[in-house]
Amino acid sequence: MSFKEDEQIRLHDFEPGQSRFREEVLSGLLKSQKELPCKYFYDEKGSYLFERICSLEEYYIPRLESAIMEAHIGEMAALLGPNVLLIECGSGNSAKTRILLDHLRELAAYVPIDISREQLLRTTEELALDYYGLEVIPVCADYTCGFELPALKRPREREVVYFPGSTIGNFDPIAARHFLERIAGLCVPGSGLLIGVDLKKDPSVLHRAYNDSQGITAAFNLNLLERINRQLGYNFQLEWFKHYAFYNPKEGRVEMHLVSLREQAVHLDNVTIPFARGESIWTESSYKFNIDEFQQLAAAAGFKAEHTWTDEKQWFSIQYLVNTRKADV
Ligand code: AVJ
Repeated sequence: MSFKEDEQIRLHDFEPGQSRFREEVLSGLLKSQKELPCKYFYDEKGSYLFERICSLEEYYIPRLESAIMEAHIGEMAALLGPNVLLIECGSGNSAKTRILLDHLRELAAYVPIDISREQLLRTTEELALDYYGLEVIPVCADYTCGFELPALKRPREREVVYFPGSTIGNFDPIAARHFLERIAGLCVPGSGLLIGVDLKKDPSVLHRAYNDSQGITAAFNLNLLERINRQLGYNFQLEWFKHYAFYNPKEGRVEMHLVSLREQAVHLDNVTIPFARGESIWTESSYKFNIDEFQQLAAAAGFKAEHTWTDEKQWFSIQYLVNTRKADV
């Protein structure tokens, strides 16, 4: 991984390169249950499709999360306190973050971290125009791996990591704990984590959210194969793979797969990847939690639950947790 710092926009660039993408795709496709990492959904087209998912009636997450933020922002700002360094993992277009940027007092700086460089740069430019005087330091990185926090102009009292959208649900439980431990290690004790966590609910609601009637989620899922064809030179035939998503109650997660509709083979250079009819590539898990389940997971990583906000139906939660561990980086 190389580090390049662009003087003008101060982009801190740890973007995973093409060779890493190639390795992760190939090793996933060689497993007996084929899988692909969901972080690669978000190329230019994937980010656009995800934004369209976020405006769907069936995909309740962004709507409920924004409503919870708006209803409780005063209380949140008071809990987070002044002179915060706000760090966001997977910032995307930073839409929800604006509520925080509008209300936090004497913000020390904002560090958006995202794997999608184009969107990160575009968003940084927009924020610089809209929030004059705010130091915004974009970091292009796969936040599931390592990255360093950039140096800041202004002193800060504490760090707050903002991790909205229930993206934590994309990690399996062990990886989620490791991720939370890494976050705890990044921050001084007393620092916080403001995190959006999707809750367990009627599975038919979940089913609709990941099987929308306009087929946007299906297009989002299939775009991963399109991207792999385009960037890595594979020859997936998109019409012979079908989006398949379902809630697995035993594991407490929505699983997204791409199912092969016939026996076929996909080629890359001298590698042949055979598919049986009905065989799937597992492309994403979205774990759903009960509030106490999530708090136990966070406690194992050193976080103490301070406050939980939910919507009326208790479909979604935003939780503020405080780091009780000593910093080790
Ligand atoms: C942004 C990762 C939280 O898992 O619900 C939306 C992505 N996948 N529809 C999720 C997604 C299918 C989303 N996250």
